[in-house]
Amino acid sequence: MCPLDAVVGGATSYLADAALLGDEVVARVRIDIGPDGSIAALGRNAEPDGAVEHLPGLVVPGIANLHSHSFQRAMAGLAERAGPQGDTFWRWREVMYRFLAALGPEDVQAIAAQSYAEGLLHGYTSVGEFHYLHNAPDGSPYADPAELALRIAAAAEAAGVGLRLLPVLYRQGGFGGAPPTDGQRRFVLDRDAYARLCTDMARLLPVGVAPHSLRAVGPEELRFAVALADALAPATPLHIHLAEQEREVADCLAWSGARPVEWLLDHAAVGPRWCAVHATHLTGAELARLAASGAVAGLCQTTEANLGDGIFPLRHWLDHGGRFGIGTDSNVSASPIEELRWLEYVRRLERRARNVSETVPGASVAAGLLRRAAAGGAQALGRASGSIAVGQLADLLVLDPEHPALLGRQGVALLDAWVFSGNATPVRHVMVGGAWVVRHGAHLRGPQIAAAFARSMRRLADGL
Ligand code: NGQ
Ligand code: ZN
Repeated sequence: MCPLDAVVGGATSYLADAALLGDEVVARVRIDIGPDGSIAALGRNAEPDGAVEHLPGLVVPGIANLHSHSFQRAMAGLAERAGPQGDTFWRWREVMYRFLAALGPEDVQAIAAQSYAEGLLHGYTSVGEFHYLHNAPDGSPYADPAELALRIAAAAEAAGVGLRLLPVLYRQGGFGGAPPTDGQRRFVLDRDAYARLCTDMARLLPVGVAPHSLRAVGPEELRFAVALADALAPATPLHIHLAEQEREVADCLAWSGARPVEWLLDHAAVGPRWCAVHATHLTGAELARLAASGAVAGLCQTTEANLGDGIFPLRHWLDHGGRFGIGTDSNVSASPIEELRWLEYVRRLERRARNVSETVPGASVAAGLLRRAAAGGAQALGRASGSIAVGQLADLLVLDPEHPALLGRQGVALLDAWVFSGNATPVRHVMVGGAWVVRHGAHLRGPQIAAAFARSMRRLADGL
């Protein structure tokens, strides 16, 4: 039997030395997991029992990676040479378009599996794959138009990560219906093909609807996408890139007289099932309205830094009760800790102050960031996860308190040390939906996944 399947199908019980329940680190917690992979019962002050597996360490909720373009994992580092003066996001995007021209279906699968496995090792237990690579390099559909979506599904299955597939609607090259460029022809589907892809994939796995951006999807098509989401299921997640770059804001203003966030709020019933990815450039009024809608801000700090997007006003967002989750986006980092640490650090640098994302004296910044990111990510992916509670899926991480990063710390101080020290991960075991996928710091299918990735990377290097 494959080790990944070892605990699937039978109820299983564990005794954790400690577990994070809400914001509290509780000692000796018994966790009973039902056959559906969700937490069936929790017990405090549990006694050792021969029938339960002992989990030495601190059990914390796994974190959702709410925004990934997994193929970009394979181009990390390829756009880091100085360009002409004023090098920008838009030149990076040209490099990305050229890179993806060489990717075949096997590469898409191998790279995705590698990026998901790397994410699991660091604590991402689920992923929203914002999947826009639909067509063959010449822009024609594959014999099976769902070929690449199925490759993503196969990669998630092999890696054992919880997938929300977000097939992307991409129709135009810019605001006002500019035709797509050659670099964009792998992304473009007509409405019928897009609806078929979403409907077919939704029979196999959880799906969301993702109009790429207001640049790539016009008003009519946005309405169509929302109607399709409604037709798939009432709570179908809707994800969109929004207001990431200042040029995008200027182009949106020139096209419509409104800024992107403002335009979206005026033209769609934005609510809790929406994820506004980036939402970097916001006026105070836009921020207040977007936060009040209950939508999740999809913050991808390391990618936003890498691409020079700008700084999301996190402190104001939190003051307005805004929800957020985190995403690996271009996959320059596979670590939720790096995302959270830099979410906080960027605001410290900006404000010349410390402990910016918490305001309650004495509250743990790390615990707050982890709790919010896990809950916001779970909301954006529509996955019953993000906390350790009865009825939630058992997406769990076991942290090793003997790891040098955590030694000598106890209780919530373990979280402070995890987020704000070191770069070696203390994540020791990882469970997704009740099944172990990482044991003793190793992914159970790591060798096969790494071998396929290496084959693709070597082949792609020949073409660079
Ligand atoms: C993407 N990535 O879809 O991969 C985009 C670049 C675009 C980010 N925005 C392409 N980080 O926005 O047009
Ligand atoms: Zn993106």
